[in-house]
This record gives sequence, C-alpha cells and structure tokens, in this order.
Amino acid sequence: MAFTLPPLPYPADALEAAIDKMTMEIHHGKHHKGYVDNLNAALEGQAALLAKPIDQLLREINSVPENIRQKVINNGGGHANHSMFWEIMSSQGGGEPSGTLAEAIKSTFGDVAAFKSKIKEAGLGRFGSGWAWLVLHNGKLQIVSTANQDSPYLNGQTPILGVDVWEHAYYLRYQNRRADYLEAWWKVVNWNEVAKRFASAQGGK
Ligand code: MN3
Repeated sequence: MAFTLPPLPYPADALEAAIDKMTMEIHHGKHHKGYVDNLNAALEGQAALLAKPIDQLLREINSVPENIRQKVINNGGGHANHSMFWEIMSSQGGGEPSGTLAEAIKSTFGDVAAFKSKIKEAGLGRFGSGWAWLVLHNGKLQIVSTANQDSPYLNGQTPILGVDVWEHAYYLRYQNRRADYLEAWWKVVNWNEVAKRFASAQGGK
C-alpha cells in the first residue's frame, strides 16, 4: 500500500473567486504530489507504517524510526494538510458557518468576524511558510499556526479548518499580499465540510 494523491474535488478553475486556476494546478499537481511521492519514498519497505491512515501516522509520529521521522513530518504533514485544504473549499463556498459549529465559534471567539480576524492574524503572524488553523484540542476550539508542513495532529490536535500561507498558495495572483489572499479565501470556504470535521472530531476525541 502506498499513499495516493487524492483528485481535486472540483475543477481547477472552480475557486477563481479566491484562487486562480494555474495556482490550483501547480499546487495540487506538483506540490501536493511531491509530498505524496516523497512520503512513499521515505516509508519504502515500512508496511506497517504505510498501512496507517495519514492522521494516525502523524498522531503516532514517535513510532516512526528517527532516521526518517523528519521526512514523514514534512511530507506526511504536507499530504494531510493539503488533502484537508482541498476538501474544505468549494465553488459554492463562502457565507457563514451554521449550527453547532457556529455556536462553538461564537462562544469561543465572540463572533464569526472575530474568529476570521484571529485566523488572519495567525496567518500573517507566521513568518515564512506555514499554516493557520482552527483545531479541536481537549474538546476546545483553538486557533494555532504551524511552520512548514507541521500538522496539528503532531500536537494531539484535530484540524477543523486550515489555510495554507506558503507563497506557492497565493503568489501568482496576490504576490506579496498575503493579507488580501487571507481575506479573499473566505469566499471559497466550504462551511458544510468544516462542520462535518468539527462533528467528527467531537465524536472521535
Ligand atoms: Mn501548499
């Protein structure tokens, strides 16, 4: 068994409201594919590790031999992070969260606008490459950022929503304007998918 690149759940031009087609094609077909290929190469011959779902592989990172651990952190994280990223966006995205997710966001952060501004702050505050996240940790919602491709799973957190702030995610359209990208990104957020992840994270932990 090997890890595989999941197809984009929509055409590459579906997210034009926030992200251009060429960025999507390169980001998915080159960057994400590279993480998958490098993860499989690092785990060659490690049948037990290759059989784990990616989130479990990262949660149990200490079971990965030390000589390949950093490769699994980088490329396994890259695989997990991007697999989620594609799924939580949609051409039908945008608007506001609803239901129990909206209630939890409001009770944790005050209101949705405050939540969005904290995600933006986390994304802008990440120097260099990384991610801004909404995670569930010990039953509570939290905003965190990680460097490089570090996954929240490494820290025992479950990612509910995450936005890629590597330059490869936005440079063609936004150049150095990360803040503009982070604001436009909400137009394509698939809140239904985010809500599903919240429900399943609460059920599972
Ligand atoms: Mn990326």
